[in-house]
Amino acid sequence: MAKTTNIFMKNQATESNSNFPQSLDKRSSFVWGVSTSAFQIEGASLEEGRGDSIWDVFCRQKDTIKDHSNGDVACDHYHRMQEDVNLIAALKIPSYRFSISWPRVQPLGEGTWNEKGFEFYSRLINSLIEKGISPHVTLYHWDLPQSLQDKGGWENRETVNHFVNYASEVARRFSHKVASITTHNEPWVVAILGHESGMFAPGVKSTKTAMQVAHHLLLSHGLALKTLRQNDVKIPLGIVLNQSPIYPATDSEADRKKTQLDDGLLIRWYMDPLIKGSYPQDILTYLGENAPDVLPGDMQAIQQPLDFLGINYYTRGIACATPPTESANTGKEITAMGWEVYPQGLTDLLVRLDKDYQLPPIYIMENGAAYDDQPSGDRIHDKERTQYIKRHIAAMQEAISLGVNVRGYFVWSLMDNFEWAEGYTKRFGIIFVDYKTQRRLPKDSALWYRDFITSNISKAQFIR
Ligand code: GCO
Repeated sequence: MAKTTNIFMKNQATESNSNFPQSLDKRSSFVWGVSTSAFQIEGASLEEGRGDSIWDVFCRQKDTIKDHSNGDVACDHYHRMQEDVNLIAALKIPSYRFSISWPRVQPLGEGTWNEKGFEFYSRLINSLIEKGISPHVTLYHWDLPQSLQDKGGWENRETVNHFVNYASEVARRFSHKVASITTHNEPWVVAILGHESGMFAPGVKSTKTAMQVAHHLLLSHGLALKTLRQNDVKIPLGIVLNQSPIYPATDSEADRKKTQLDDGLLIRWYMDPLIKGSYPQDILTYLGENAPDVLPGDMQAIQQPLDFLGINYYTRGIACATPPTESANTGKEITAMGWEVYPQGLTDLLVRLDKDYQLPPIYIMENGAAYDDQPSGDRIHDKERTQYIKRHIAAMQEAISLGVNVRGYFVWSLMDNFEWAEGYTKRFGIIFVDYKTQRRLPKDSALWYRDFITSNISKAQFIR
């Protein structure tokens, strides 16, 4: 920590961001933040009563994680929470989005609550507030209690009720203190990568299961919002979707059809029920027998008013009816994930969503990039990440100037962490983590973000 103090003093101020507050609704200012999730940073997987999550179990299976790692220690955030909050404060980042580990606060996903687990989040929230940082809570960032998976997981409709119960308990304890609650982070990932491709926990490979899971995730979101509001929860409630605009590889009819299909499976399958109360007909037809079982009342339950919609944006999608012979990324600017850097996609996505849907206020809840960072003395010159963030903020600004109601932006991620199936091989942080010593070192991108945030916005606050 002592070593990092100096670099916080250096002024790297760059361009001004004064266009943001003025272009937004007068009742609120623009939110600048940074994101993490529980499993990716906390560690302490066996401590103080935490139960196993599906990710703990998935990591123990053979060849699921590139570097054969797991979340047992991760960034040791559970023990270094105060240091991490101090870093957010030193970087002058006004909002912090984190997730609660369900199995830490309810080890079996039903029944007994784990007070020790709640105490940790209570300390975190209090520390953030003490430093003037707004806490934004996500309830589900992929770490289902394994005990619920043993009973069928998200494919089992009972899990919906357990989630609503968990959501109510978290809200009962924390909603008077936190700035917002998100039900789910990226239901597409949970459904498809977790249950169709099997690349993510719980490693199931079935389209039918995946689509049922997607439906239950959406249903649990809607029922949770309804219940929280009945319980008089007053803070903004919403959901976070991963979205990429899809472009056809060529102008051929086959590629254009594939674009429509990919768009339907990634974007409309989630946006339509949330905003319009129905699934897209072309996708239902495409799925046929793999379409989910939907009970009467489900669609109305899903279509709850959203106080905000979170969007996670990293890259665009290219739809190609026949797989290309050479790598689709040839000649493109890519990150260490192999994802194309395409800021224009963020503008296009936001403008399109605004055109097709009656949108609530939008928050970019994740945007960032992995690069192979190398410390050079006490600095990490991650120029490419800084450029990535700058260019995407500019792309978001363009969408705002075109009339889209975007009210916040969060960088993924506060610090390097467990990147799911990639283990610790990919670094997304604006703070470098030396996993051997757990020393944190803000990268140049963190310093740039600090200077950008402080250059013109005095009090960035959430919409309440
Ligand atoms: C995501 C996840 C993050 C990832 C990030 C980079 O929402 O996809 O929230 O957990 O680490 O997106 O892949």
